[in-house]
Amino acid sequence: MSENLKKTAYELRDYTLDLIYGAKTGHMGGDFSEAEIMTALYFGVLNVDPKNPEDPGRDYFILSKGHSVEMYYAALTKRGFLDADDVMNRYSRFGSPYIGHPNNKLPGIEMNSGSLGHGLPVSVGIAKGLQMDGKPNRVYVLMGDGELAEGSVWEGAMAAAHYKLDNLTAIVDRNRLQISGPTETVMHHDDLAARFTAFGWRVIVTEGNDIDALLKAFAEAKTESNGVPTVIIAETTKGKGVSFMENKAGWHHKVPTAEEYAMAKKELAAKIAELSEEVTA
Ligand SMILES: Cc1ncc(C[n+]2csc(CCOP(=O)(O)OP(=O)(O)O)c2C)c(N)n1
Ligand SMILES: [Mg+2]
Repeated sequence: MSENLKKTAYELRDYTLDLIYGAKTGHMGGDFSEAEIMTALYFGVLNVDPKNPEDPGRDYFILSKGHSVEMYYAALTKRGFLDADDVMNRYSRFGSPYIGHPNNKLPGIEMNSGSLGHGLPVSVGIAKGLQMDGKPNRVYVLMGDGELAEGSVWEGAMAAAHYKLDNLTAIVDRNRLQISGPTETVMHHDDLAARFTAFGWRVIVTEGNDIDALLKAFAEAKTESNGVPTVIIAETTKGKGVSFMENKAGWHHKVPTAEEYAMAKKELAAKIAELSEEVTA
């Protein structure tokens, strides 16, 4: 793909920052950590068509960590599912369909999410249905690492292996922080790869803020696994892309002040300019 996806990820961050600053609500940290994952999915992996969002041949994507919906809106607008200005003007305003968690009445959004722990079980159901119908569509679900403390995730993991759902790829945004602090102290997952392996999954561990590494991981996830579902553990940085937001639990759900907004805009603009030069060089 000729488009500079590294730059796209930063443009999506810039749009997301404006969304959150404009509406004075949102989840900056988790949005920014998933920017490259969402970019890789929407511009390099998913077989989806904004002109025909309900195409029966489409791949399914579910954002199980539904609180980071602002980056989802950014990807869906850039990919042509939603109107960028309309989302910008109405996100989280009274009566708007662009609510603070995914709304499946919007084109391109398959499932209402936000209550953590449900995306994988629903994805298992979709993948099982496609398998029963002998369909080639693939199912992708993005979860947070804090989200993995939900028991329903592991029921889903068990069922995916039991039903041999090799059409299912789960991605974990492994930023090591959740709402109130490090996953290490809230509910640790230090043996995460071994846990998924024990549940009967193929595990791919990759850099999660690196587009090339992600595209390679997604390509590998598509290779034949003889009935074994695949999880990509994407090692990310929460708040990635704005220096003072990186690795700070407080930025999970914080709105920047005018000064912080200006600093963040400046940092993102510098990065976008740097990546633009990389393309033309
Ligand atoms: C069932 C449920 N319990 C609690 C919450 C409140 N909550 C919202 S986000 C969040 C932390 C999620 O952390 P993580 O999954 O690591 O997401 P990320 O770091 O990518 O933002 C929590 C506990 C919720 N949305 N759903
Ligand atoms: Mg997390």
